Amino acid sequence: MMEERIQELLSEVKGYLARDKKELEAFRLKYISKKGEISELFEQLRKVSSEQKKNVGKVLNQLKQTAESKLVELTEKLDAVPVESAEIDLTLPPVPNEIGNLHPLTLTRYRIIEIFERLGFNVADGPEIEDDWHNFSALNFPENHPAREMQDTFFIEKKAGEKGHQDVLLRTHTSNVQIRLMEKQKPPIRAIMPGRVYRNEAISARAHCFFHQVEALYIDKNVGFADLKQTIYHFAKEMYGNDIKIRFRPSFFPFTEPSAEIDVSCLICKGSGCNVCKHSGWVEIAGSGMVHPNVLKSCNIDPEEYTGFAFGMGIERVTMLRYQINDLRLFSENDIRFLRQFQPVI
Ligand code: 2NL
Repeated sequence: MMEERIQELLSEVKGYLARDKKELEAFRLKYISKKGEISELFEQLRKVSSEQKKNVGKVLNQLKQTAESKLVELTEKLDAVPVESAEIDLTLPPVPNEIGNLHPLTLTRYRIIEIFERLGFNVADGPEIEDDWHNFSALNFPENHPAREMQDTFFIEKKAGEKGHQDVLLRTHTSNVQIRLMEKQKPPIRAIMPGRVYRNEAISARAHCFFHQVEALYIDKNVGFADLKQTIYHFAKEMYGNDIKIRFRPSFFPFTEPSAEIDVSCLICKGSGCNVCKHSGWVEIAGSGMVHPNVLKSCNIDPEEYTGFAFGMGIERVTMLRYQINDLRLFSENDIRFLRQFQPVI
């Protein structure tokens, strides 16, 4: 009789659900309180015969322990506040995702490409590891030109052959791409070549062992120096605004004749003199010239039929002027505080 009642209560206790404090209190009163069912059974245990007492007492104690731990469990369940309502405040505005931005050199490169594409220039690409022919010889560099020397060029492989220089090296300008283009395509050619180039130089605020260049090449019948001037003038106005002035200074490159260096009026001081323009009012942005007849000949283009202009500029230099950055090293240090500042300027 009594054992059956204990089993009954045991399954009641195990399956008990308390949805609120009231039901929890009801559980306590019914089973655990001094006037509850279990205390009642302990009263009755006294009347049980001594041979049964041991067994009945054992299951009754089990019932008592089960009921007590059930009370703890039910209390904890009711006290625990649901996670969602405690930690998420749905009235808060959302936290925006962190989005990156493009590197300042990339932003400038995109802008340069955009300007020249509108003038009908294609964008061409080529290898950074190059042979001597495409980096030097085809560009009319004499055999003993100082630029070929160790202090300027990173050589990968030195091959002293009978046919002259056959070295493998890291390109020192993007002109190798122009040579490759002229070798496989007949004029008219109108293309720009953006890319990374390498020089064996000590790293400082003004020089680095790698930097980025955009070179341009325009070859057709009757291309003259006036075309070069107009192209550069258009570029400068697009890049720096309509108030910009440009000037050409005579210069020398083995691959152009005549050659000129191109300056723009200083954007920082507007010509009145500052550190960026070294108080001259002018800043150099590019080298340029008419493609040397020997370069055309190297690529099997007849210099009597075709002429062309070419120029090259450093993307770092253009970017430094654009954003007023005074140290070249910032571009390659990957300091997130520096990089985060550049949102597109279109
Ligand atoms: C500079 C000077 C220049 C060129 C690059 C070129 C390419 C071919 C033929 C002739 Cl295939 N010229 N490129 C011409 C003049 C100057 O760059 O100071 N760059 C940063």
